[in-house]
Amino acid sequence: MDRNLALELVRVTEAAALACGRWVGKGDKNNADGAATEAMRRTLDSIEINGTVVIGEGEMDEAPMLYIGEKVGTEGAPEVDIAVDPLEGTIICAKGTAGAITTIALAPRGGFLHAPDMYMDKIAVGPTAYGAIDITAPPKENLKRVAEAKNCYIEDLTVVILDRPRHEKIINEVRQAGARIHLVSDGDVAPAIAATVADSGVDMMIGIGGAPEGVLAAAALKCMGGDMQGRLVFMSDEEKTRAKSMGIDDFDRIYTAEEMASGDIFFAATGVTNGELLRGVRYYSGGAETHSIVMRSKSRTVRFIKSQHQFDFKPLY
Ligand code: VTB
Ligand code: MG
Ligand code: MG
Repeated sequence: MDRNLALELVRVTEAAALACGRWVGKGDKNNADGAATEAMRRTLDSIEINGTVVIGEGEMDEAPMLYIGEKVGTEGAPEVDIAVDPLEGTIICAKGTAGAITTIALAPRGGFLHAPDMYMDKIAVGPTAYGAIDITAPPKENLKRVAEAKNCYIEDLTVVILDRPRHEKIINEVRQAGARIHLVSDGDVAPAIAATVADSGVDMMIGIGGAPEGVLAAAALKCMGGDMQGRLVFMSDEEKTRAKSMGIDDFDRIYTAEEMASGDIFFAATGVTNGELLRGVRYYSGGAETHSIVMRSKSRTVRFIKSQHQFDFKPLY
């Protein structure tokens, strides 16, 4: 793969954002998700890849589009695996609050961890704190090491955590250690990426969120030289059986970003609502503006792309 496919992938996340952007604040997360998924599915077929969805919207019997195992793109093109979350933060979009994105990542065949739809414990930081994190250590220890690596005080660090009862203990520990916290109602992919962006105001993302979202964040962090660890959290024996069927034998394994997304990775995300990482879709007379991040691990090039879309020339929107 010699071309930077990420530059084509961004058309896919832009189309998804323009589609679900119409559903912002409408209180209808399913239609918002459906609009993003349909737009992503449609535009994927215009890309010169022979893709298989490995992280998607669910199994074939439960997801009409972008289900796990679905083939997308064009036959005869380079074979790749695809991870998608067409609308990461469906409730955020439905409410019009901060941080919804559309996102896709691409790896050479076999490059992504086939993470089942279950929970994953995660910790993510940017390149300046690479090597400083240990998911088995308490938050305080991680904060101490990250502050050392960043040559600042723990008090200077901002940690993003999903606002959930399950995080009560780590929230208390982070508070006691002295760091600032940004609790978010949903969406842990964008904050993990934001932790790798120097001026985002986010230094770390910790806590338990979705495993598929963990793989997408890992793909992005790999492109940016960030550091991440993830460990699957099993809530039932059924989840263990399902993980086994997807090739996961070691239930306690700690995965690095590299182990969740290996090889030459391409990643793209577009903002749906405003967030720390990306601006949301803005509509104006005759068109709309989107804000995206596009990257590739091989070259480590990170591009922020602002695009103006003129609807008279793009009749689908
Ligand atoms: C997680 C998180 C996502 O949904 O999957 C969460 O990774 C669902 O967790 O970013 P809960 O069961 O606690 O609601 C998101 O926040 C949005 O997709
Ligand atoms: Mg989704
Ligand atoms: Mg999601």
